[in-house]
Amino acid sequence: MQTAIPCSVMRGGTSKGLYFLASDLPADTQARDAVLLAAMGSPDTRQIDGMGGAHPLTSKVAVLSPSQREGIDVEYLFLQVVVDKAEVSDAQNCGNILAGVGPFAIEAGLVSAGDPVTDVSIYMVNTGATAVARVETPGGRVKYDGDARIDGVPGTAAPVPIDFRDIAGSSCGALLPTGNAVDEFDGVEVTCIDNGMPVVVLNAADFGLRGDESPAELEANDVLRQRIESIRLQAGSHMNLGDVSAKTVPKMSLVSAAAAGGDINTRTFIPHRVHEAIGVLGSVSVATACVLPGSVAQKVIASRAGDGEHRFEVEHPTGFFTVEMEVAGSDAMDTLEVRRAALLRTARLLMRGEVMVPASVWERV
Ligand code: NQM
Repeated sequence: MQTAIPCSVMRGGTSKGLYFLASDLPADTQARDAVLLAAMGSPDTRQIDGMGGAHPLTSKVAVLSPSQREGIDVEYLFLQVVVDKAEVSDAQNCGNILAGVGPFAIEAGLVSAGDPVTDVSIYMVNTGATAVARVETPGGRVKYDGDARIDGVPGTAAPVPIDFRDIAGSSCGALLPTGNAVDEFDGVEVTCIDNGMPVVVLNAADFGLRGDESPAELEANDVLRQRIESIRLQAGSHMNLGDVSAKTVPKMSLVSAAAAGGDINTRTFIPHRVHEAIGVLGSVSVATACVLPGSVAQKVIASRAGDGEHRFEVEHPTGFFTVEMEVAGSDAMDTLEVRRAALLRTARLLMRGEVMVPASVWERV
């Protein structure tokens, strides 16, 4: 016997996941997590008995509910279902899966569509920050096709521009959670920063890397992985994240000089696999490090941007990620403020229906 749970599968940016209404899942966290593990087929490196795609970027869940908050349409809880462990984590946010939240909220009837666009204001439960996503809805229906192209996704689709508010210190309590622009762990200089996502910025050259290695090459380098993890565990506790050994944050971004006409080049451990691109909020944190006086990122960028509106082109293994930011107080570390961060994603509804979980899992709920 199996239990059927209403669910949609969506691509959000360069990630893919299951989208649920909170009212369709158990209210109890442990019971909910058991259902999500079964739905994804975790723990199993291939996730063969579930919907997961055997990679952290395709083992993600969005849980949506209506919001009672002033000026907010919908609440979005992001859950990372760990591929090879029986773990579900709410310790991070996900800006890619966020791109599918507006369309799903409209499709699910949580938000009524305007014409020709609908602005969906989203409270991000994981971090308490808000985002506004603009969804194309000509004639009151979500439009998925269009001309927008994002690197890491083949073809084009309708644009979903997203504006972020109040994301500094989202998980760590401060933009610079250690109070410094640079810290040293295991003799390596790093910048610990949280502008939407806790990220440790490292200079690829300090690890004997060029910076343009492929994710597979980096993942195959055991010595590198151990060095990065050792720094991550130390940085995590200094970033007010506690013991991060079983957490998916902080992310570890190796930076180097731009190689393809962008502003900075990145390779990001998320934290044990290497991202095929870069996370949305992860790239906002890296771009912010680029305007932080004295940061590790500033040492590799060609020219330092000051106050005002900027477009940062963050290079990653499959192209560029463009972040628009309005910066103030960039002369000093303690006055730096990112007033606005905006970026472009696309999303697509891939399937809607019911995900089946063994009745034995649901009966334990
Ligand atoms: O940083 C992957 C992704 C992400 C997170 C990760 C993300 C973000 O690309 O906002 O989008 O860093 O685990 O989906």
